[in-house]
Amino acid sequence: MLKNITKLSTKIIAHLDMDAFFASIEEAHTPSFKGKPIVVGTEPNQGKARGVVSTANYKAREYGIHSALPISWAWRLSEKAKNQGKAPVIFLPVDFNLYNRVSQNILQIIKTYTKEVEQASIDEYYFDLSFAKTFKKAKLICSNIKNEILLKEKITCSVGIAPNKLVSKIAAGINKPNGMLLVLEKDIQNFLNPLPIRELPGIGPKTAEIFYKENIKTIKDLKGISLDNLIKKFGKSGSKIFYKALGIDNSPITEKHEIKSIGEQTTFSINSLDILHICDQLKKLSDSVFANFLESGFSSFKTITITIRFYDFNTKTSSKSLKSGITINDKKIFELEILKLILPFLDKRSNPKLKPIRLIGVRIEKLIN
Ligand code: TTP
Ligand code: MG
Repeated sequence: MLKNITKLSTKIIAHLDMDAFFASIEEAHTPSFKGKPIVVGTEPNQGKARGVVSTANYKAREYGIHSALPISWAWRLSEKAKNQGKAPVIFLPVDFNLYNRVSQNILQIIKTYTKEVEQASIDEYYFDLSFAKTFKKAKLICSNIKNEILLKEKITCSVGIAPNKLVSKIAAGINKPNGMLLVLEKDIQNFLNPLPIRELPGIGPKTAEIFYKENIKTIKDLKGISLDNLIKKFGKSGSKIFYKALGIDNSPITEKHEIKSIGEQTTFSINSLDILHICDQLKKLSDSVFANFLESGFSSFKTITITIRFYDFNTKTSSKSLKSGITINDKKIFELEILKLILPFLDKRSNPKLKPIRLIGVRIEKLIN
């Protein structure tokens, strides 16, 4: 059975992931930023703000700054670097519309090389190069794509080329930034074996912790666990982990979902359960998400999800799916639905201890053309 599955992979799949995407775009658009440490995210307000870093360019990563780090920490790391005589970080707000435009330009560039392209996130694309017949030719096509993106958008990316999506994605992350890595079918096991288990998509920090307790650290270690045992421990996802560890993945390139979701979140400057304050923040978020939806070119969406993070970082989400969908003319319905989702968290229905809230987020999913 396993042998058969392995033999099915005769495809050549590439995965392209832009390097430090938001920050690279800012660097490309303002020549004076070139070579300087850049962080895109919440405005740090002299280190007093409570949001997070969206991304840091590789220069700023040398200071220890990375995505999702509290912006106040990033500020402190920048101050520390400044005191050591290094360049201070340039902090910039998120310009989602600009990044979305560049993301679409890159999609168009890739589409001139191959018809089968899947946009997996704002800066990640899978594409099928099986028509090239050999990995050598596929590599040349990827070099041309990299060069064209650099020429037109002045930013770099990293590419992984492999017989399936899973291995191509892992390969793209290995030689970042500006990397390219090819993994042939015969080399998949040797490539995967020494990698830390966190490299496998789907193994997040919580799952990894469970494995670390059993001294399972690398993908090779993971392969020592039987399918039955993994299913016993993790149910359906245990079976997924088993096949991923072997580098087996037959998932197709799906062209449809160019954008999976549009969302935004905000961290309050003070934890709050004040209904007026929260509704005011919610209105700003819903305005912004709806504006991005209008700009995206989609005609409707079906699902709305809100995120609530309490002062103790406990995080809850709540969703509503509308069969008929919300169209570009339904902003009022959108606002009403969000309000209905959040209200239970402002009283004891979904917040029995009346914990103050530190962050709220709004996301729309199932976008339809
Ligand atoms: P990533 O591809 O994860 O990161 P990156 O492109 O900045 O850097 P890398 O070179 O490691 O690929 O994410 C793409 C963009 O998505 C990133 O530029 C900013 C945004 N993003 C967030 O807003 N928050 C996050 O926590 C992450 C991980 C990304
Ligand atoms: Mg990236």
